[in-house]
This record gives sequence, structure tokens and C-alpha cells, in this order.
Amino acid sequence: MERVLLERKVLSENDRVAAELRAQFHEHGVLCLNLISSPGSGKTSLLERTLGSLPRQDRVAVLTGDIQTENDANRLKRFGFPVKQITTGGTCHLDARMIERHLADWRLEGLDVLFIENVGNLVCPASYDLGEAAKIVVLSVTEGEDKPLKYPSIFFKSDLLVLNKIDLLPYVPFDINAAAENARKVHPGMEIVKVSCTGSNGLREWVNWLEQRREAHKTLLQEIVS
Ligand SMILES: Nc1nc2c(ncn2[C@@H]2O[C@H](COP(=O)(O)OP(=O)(O)O)[C@@H](O)[C@H]2O)c(=O)[nH]1
Ligand SMILES: [Mg+2]
Repeated sequence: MERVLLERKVLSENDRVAAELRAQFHEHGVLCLNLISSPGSGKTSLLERTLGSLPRQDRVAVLTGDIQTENDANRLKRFGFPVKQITTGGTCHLDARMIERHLADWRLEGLDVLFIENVGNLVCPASYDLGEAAKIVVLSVTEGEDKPLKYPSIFFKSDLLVLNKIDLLPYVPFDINAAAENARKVHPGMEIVKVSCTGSNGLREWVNWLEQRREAHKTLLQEIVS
């Protein structure tokens, strides 16, 4: 019982900070996207391909979370955009305070898009609002098509499912239609893009989704202001 109360308190404090972050993102016109998946599904690879495809003058930045190491930040810094690593030292998700702390010396008015790569985990990150405009869940074809049924919360809460590593489909017994069906069982109408981050399949669809989302976000913010 005490544990439940404590959890509720932690989550409501997180919601409070996340609401402040969301208000700041709105004020400065930043589209914040929170990428979530199991370890190794390809979040950093998707970000590498994304940053690699963007013009250098694009106002895009990344916060990348892991329990240990600066490895992902080092991979992503090569593209010339602002990148910061958040190491949680054991915590299996990012929380809103961590985002707030790591944004403290960045000027949000200089940003249009902020990607957050969450700690690899399909469970805990689903409960922690980071002030993002949307969560994106990445599932790779080596993980089994039943994962949306086993971890429904994150599939329900995400606006987009990125089905990654489709280049491996000839080698693994993964039914991609069943995976999509399972995702839509827990999240009817869920948008899905199928990509390979080591090849080029589907990356155009992902970039299109991103561009549409950026446009829609701009329109939404203009409506809020007027
Ligand atoms: N075959 C294949 N491997 C991939 C693909 N995307 C990522 N990987 C590999 O999967 C491993 C984990 O990728 P990473 O981006 O670090 O995953 P993260 O832990 O979710 O950030 C790396 O060895 C990547 O090279 C893909 O589309 N196809
Ligand atoms: Mg990573």
C-alpha cells in the first residue's frame, strides 16, 4: 500500500515537471519526440539516419539516455547537431527532472525539434511523461511480433510504431503483418512505418512522417497563440 502511494507521488511530481516542460516547448515552438524501445531495437541508428539526412542548419537537438556510457551521444555528435548524454546510473527510464536539468543551458528558442532517446526498456518509460508532443515506439523484427500484446501500454501511448530491421526479415521468423495487427489491436489506427536503418528501406516514409508532424505542430502552436 505504501509503495503504491509513493509511486503515485513520484508520478504526480513527474507530471507536474512534464507539464512545465510542455509549456516551455509550446512557448518556444519546439516539437519534442520521445523514442522508446527495448535495448538494441535501433533508436540510436534511427537517429543517426535522421540526423544524417537533415540540413546542417536545421534546428534539431538530441538528449539520449542510457544507464551507463556516453556511447550513443558520441555516435550522434558526429552529425554536428547539439547532443547530450543523460546517464541514469541505474534508473531504467528518463524522468522529466532529468530532461529539465539537461536542458538548463540550452536555449529552447534556438530549437525546432528535440529528440529524446529513452533508456532501452518497453515498460517503465511508458509511465513517465517527459513533456513530449509524441512518443514513438521502435520494435525490431528480431523481437517477436507479440510484443505489442505483451507490453500494450507503450504501444497504446505511442503515436507511431517504427518497425525496424526489415532487412532481416528473410532470416527471422517474424510475421510483420501480425506485428502490425497486434499493434493496432492495442492502438486502433496506429501509424506504422517499416524501416531498415542499415539499408534505406522505409526511411523516406519516416522522414515524411517527421515533416508532417513538424508542420502539424507549427499549425497547432499558431492556433494556440491566436
Ligand atoms: N540488420 C540491421 N541492424 C540494425 C538496424 N538498425 C540497427 N541495427 C543494429 O542493431 C544494433 C543496436 O542498434 P542501436 O541503434 O544501438 O539500438 P538502440 O539500443 O535501440 O539505440 C546495432 O548493432 C545496429 O547496427 C537495421 O535496420 N538492420
Ligand atoms: Mg541507443
